[in-house]
Amino acid sequence: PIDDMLGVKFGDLIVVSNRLPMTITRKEDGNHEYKKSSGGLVTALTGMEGREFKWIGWTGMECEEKEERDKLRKELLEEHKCYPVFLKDDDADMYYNGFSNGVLWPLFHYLYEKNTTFNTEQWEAYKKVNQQFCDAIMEVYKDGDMIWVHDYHLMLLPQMLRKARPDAFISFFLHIPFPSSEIYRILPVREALLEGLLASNVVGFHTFDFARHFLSSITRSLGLDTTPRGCLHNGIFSHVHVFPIGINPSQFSSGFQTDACKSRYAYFKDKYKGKKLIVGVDRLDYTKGMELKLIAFEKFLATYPQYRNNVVLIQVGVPTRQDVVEYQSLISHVNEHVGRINSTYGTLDGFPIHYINKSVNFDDLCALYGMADALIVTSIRDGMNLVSSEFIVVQNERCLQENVSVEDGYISDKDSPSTPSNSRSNSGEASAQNFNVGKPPGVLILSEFAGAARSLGGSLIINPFNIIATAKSIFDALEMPPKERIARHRQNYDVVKTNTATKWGSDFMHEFEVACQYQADPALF
Ligand code: GDG
Repeated sequence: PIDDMLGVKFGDLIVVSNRLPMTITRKEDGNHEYKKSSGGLVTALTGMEGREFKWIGWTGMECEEKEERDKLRKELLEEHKCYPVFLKDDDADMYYNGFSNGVLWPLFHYLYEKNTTFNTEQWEAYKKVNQQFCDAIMEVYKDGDMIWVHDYHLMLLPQMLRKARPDAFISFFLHIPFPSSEIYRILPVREALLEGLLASNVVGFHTFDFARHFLSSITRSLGLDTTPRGCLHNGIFSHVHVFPIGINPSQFSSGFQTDACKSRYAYFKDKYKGKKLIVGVDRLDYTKGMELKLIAFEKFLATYPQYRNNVVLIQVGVPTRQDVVEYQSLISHVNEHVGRINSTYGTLDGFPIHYINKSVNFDDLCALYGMADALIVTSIRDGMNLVSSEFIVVQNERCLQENVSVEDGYISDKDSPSTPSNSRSNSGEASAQNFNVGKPPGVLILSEFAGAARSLGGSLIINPFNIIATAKSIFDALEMPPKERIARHRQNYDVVKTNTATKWGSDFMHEFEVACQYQADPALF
């Protein structure tokens, strides 16, 4: 380890994010219920294997009574190794719904016209809450601890931590895009946020472009010199690096192997027999381009009538940030599109879109990934997009289970068309001519505006704003011959199985350790 080599003794790793990885609800009897949250950050951090850390984050609910706070603190620590930050509802509303999700989120996803809600009250709340996080961290911090701050909710925190402990080891990772400096400069408090981040020893992004935009924003907004490696400011060198995030593949391959998932998979298979399936799984967020997806699917049905009764788009739209106005109107827009398309192209035998505005459980999620002939991601901007990786892993596992070789660049389905299937999920009732037996891997249709498009080159890359081309890509995906499906799948799977959440975590920590050593003794470098 670097600390042995160079003499720095590191303490514990403290991970800080806006929310803890669970949703906590207060039950009528006064006890609390803890449910794992879904979302990209939680998937990635809980997917990091072999690294212990203390997790500090907001509980998501106000706790006025000291007794309740003490009880929660104890339960979270003992059962989840988590440390809560308690916020008042009003502060949380202005910091979270207001500044973080009403101002930063749309702007960083290039939707500056939605960025009209900036006001001083929200900004003050953002500063206040960042300071509360700082105070909470200082309660557990010991010399040598490494503090890793996550995401746009906490961009002032590195500077506050630096002020509290000038010698602290501090890093930051942004899970969403960092926009072009032309967009970033719109932000009224652009200087303050950059100053906030530049107190970190490492600042990490998913892609090279995001890192580049960050560096040029520093030059343009703060007038500081930068190099491709980072920026020296107030005596701290912030090392800027690219760490494309990943998932824990075994979580999803074993997810597809459970009895519960298998039985759901068998059920869906029967339910959608004879149909091609396109799957979409997104938080119902305007950045995910759900409206564009539906319009492109409508165009597909209009252009390729032969598919009208033979294809279903299963779209999961997980409710999210419902206290923010923009999200409420999105729900009704999506409902409207689904209603129009289903009433136009539906028949008494069925509808082309099966849409639910709820989250699905993990078994169903894996079963859906496994069922899909294609998964479609139409984000108009996305930091990375983990759904894409999850789909690839589950498809790989399904092919293994169904004896479809994805190793050799050609299909070697051991179930010949004349032989009844011997695959585990088909107990002999179907032959390879039937749908889903010996089915080659599904195709990933992926927006070029998702960070994942930089690495998942085996996908059909689309510009979701080009409706006609996206409709054509849906057609191409469904028509794609097995050999090409396998070649594309292999290319993507190689990336996903190598760039895991664990690798992301250890690459980040390696750079962080080097940067801390640099801070402790720059002369060594
Ligand atoms: C942010 C960035 C970046 C979704 N629906 C259900 C469900 N999920 C899980 C998925 C996946 C996660 O939520 C979504 O991750 P994404 O990466 O696709 O998107 P964001 O939540 O926007 O994440 C993103 C990420 O941070 C990491 O840095 O990639 O760009 O925006 O894991 O599986 N899980 C279950 N049911 C659902 O209905 N169980």
